[in-house]
Amino acid sequence: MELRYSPAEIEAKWQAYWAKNGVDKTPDADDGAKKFYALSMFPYPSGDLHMGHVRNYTITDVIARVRRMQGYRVLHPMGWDAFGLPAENAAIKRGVPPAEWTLKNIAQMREQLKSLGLSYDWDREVATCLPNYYHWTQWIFLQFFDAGLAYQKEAAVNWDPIDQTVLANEQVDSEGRSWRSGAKVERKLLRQWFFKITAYAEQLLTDLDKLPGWPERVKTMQANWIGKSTGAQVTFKTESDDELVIYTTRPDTLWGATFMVLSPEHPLMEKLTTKPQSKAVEAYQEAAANLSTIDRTAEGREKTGVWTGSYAINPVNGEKIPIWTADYVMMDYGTGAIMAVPAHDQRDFAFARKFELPIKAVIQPEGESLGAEAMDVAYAGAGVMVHSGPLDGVMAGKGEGESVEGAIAYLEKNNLGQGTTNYRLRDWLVSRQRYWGAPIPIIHCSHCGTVPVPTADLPVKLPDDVEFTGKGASPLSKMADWVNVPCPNCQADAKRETDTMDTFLDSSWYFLRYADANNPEAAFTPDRVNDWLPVDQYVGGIEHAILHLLYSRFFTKVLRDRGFLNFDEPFQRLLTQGMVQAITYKNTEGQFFVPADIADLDSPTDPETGDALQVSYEKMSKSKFNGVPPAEVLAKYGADTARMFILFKSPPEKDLEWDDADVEGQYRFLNRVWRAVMEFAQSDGVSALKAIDGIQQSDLSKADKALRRATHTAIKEITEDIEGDYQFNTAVSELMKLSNAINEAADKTSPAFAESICTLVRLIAPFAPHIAEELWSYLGSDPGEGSVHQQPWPQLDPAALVADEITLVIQIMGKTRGTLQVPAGADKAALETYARESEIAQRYLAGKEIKKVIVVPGKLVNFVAV
Ligand code: ANZ
Ligand code: ZN
Repeated sequence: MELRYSPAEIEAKWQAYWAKNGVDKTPDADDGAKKFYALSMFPYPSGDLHMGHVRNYTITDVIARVRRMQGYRVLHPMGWDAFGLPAENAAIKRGVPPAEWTLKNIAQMREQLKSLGLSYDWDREVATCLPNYYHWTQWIFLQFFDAGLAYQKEAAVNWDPIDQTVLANEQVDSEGRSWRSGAKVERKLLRQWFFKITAYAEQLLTDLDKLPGWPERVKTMQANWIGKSTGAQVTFKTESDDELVIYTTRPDTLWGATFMVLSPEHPLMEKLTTKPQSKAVEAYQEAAANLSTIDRTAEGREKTGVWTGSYAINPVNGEKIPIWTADYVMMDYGTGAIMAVPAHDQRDFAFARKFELPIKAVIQPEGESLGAEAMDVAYAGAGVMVHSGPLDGVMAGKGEGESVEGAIAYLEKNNLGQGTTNYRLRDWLVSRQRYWGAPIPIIHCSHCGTVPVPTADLPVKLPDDVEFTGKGASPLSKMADWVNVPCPNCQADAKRETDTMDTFLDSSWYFLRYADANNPEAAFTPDRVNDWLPVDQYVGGIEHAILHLLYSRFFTKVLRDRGFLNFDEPFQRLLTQGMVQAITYKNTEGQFFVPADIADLDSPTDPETGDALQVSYEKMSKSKFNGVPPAEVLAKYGADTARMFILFKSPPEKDLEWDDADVEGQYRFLNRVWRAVMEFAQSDGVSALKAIDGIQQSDLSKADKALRRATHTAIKEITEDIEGDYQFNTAVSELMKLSNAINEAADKTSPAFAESICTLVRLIAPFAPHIAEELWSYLGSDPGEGSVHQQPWPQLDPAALVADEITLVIQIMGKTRGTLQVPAGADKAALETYARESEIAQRYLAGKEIKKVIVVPGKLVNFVAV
């Protein structure tokens, strides 16, 4: 037997053993056991695992392992979000085909994952770029098409002039630059495919209430993204007798509208623009077309706009007010037209001041009188309605309540408008002019229009003999052989859709595929999916709090409505793990320095200028020179230490600061566990393993009782830490406490000692799976039989927790004077007797008369005496 802990040897050995013996296989369904689906967000196969991945997957792995030991049948899969731009960029730069580049990265990362001892069922691995997966992504696209939820429309898109591609709004940074190329994004009109997610806006919002296991923060982000707003649509008549419908959340301020603003793209613009104004208006429209939404709606931006030359009539008071156009009004929200109430809306206020338009207050704050001339900001607070006809004297809040309800009732009664709801959520632009994505399974026929590819002809495979120049339109559109096909409907010459799908589609259903990963006939069978889903625990980064989760929820609801699923929400519980941070060194300009270049890390200075450097913890990243490559840590300490450190250092949802000393500390801890178990395994104490089941609490020595209490306290605390909020950090502390109790035990041959050793090895198994497996194999033929990971989770014996003695506090007049060891079972009367007879009481109560005795069982006795 080897007394030295050598992670390199045992880790590779057990990984091979687990793979060979199918220890991590998903059990067959319907064996009666409860199911548990533990899922990590699958990675993009960049080629290298980083510490953020390691943290994410370790957290999920512990959860999966504990559930298995608790007797659940566990699904714990892994796969690859494998389509996307980087593969294409690599093809352009280095001439490697995207498929080859991607598959090589996958192979590399799969090995890295395996070296971490993660208990995945690799038989269920999926890669979204393979035809056996995207076949079904295409099938799902056709489901959406069939349901009327996939449609095409011309849309102004964000155009990246460098990557020559369309970007989603969230791929454009706050300065209007592409998140990848950094190019200034332009606007361009293209015919695009959309998914009608807006049809599910209300459900996506209200069903957030069905997710008590999600962080509040994530639910708030989703709710804000959906952006429900309630208000009214009001119809204004123009002088030309056209109807101009506006959306407002403040119909109660209608009497304060002093002008109207149309989005430059509004369909009535042409009609309402008068001859003298047409040049200015057209120039303005052109300029607006080149600005992104982000530019147009940026807070505090200098307002621009042009008068159309026309007027509208305010329907509630007959006032004639001018119609303007301005780019701060967006065509794709509400009705694309607003009534401007400068006294009470800040954007309108800024606009009115700039163009010298009238301002009319209709809400007076209590005890004040707003004068238009004196105002320097809009008043958005509460007050009393004035100059507002039927609403005069009504209290106005900040946008809800009596005044708003009164205004809507008035509008509806007089046929001037009605209450409505609006969502900020927009339909999802799903098409990309790129090669490395799932082809959209549509054929365009000049006779039949858009024709879905028959499902029997799926998958529409990506051709692999593609040339990448990095210039011009999508490579697919240049492949004549691929593009030109007969129409499935009329056989006439037709053309394939050359756009591919947004990769967010691939990741919106992968969690369903895992339930039936190798099904060649269907995306999944409903039985399997309904058995395994919803996911019991989803773990991933907060950066996916909005889009990925929203799209996955949307897919789930659509597939449910198509009859394929019987649940409403895909992810029952969600854990967003914190970032992995490490120390950085930077100068005042924000330039980062390589630690190896710094002479003295305790007082770091710029090696060239000698100026002192700032030290801070920041997210690990190559550009900050603070990344710690997982492979380095594994080579030095092994996977078990890396896992223990990550779990111990911070609670999973909090940021984690990398610290070499703490890594070292966990390594030493594992060494202590190793030694304790090995010494035991080589001692006579081993024979006591067989006597664990026969332990009688009442027969134990005082020392054995104490050790047993430590053992079962560890079981209780660790189980609670894991079943509650996944407080792995305190669970590891409990493991350390138990290990200390073991090291301090005087009698290392008793059954209670054997029990503590067996328990420690099983409790540590989910955290440090390799060392636990190795140690388990030395624990004799009976308890050490089979894999430790297939053992039952240690059972709590509540009797073992009961203490023999407690510490009783003695107080005189509420003041603590000392403590006393007394039997734990003592009742109130007995406690009082112990206290009275104690030396402390004798001393402090000498010569006094006891008026009252207060006994708090299990805690204290207080004497009131004078
Ligand atoms: C008059 C008014 C008075 C408004 C007031 C606000 C305060 P949310 O809450 O986000 O739904 N609005 C309506 N459509 C718009 C569009 N297409 N582009 C830009 N702004 C638009 O915001 C709704 C409010 O934003 C609406 O209510 C409208 O201004 C403006 F004291 O109408 B309000
Ligand atoms: Zn046709």
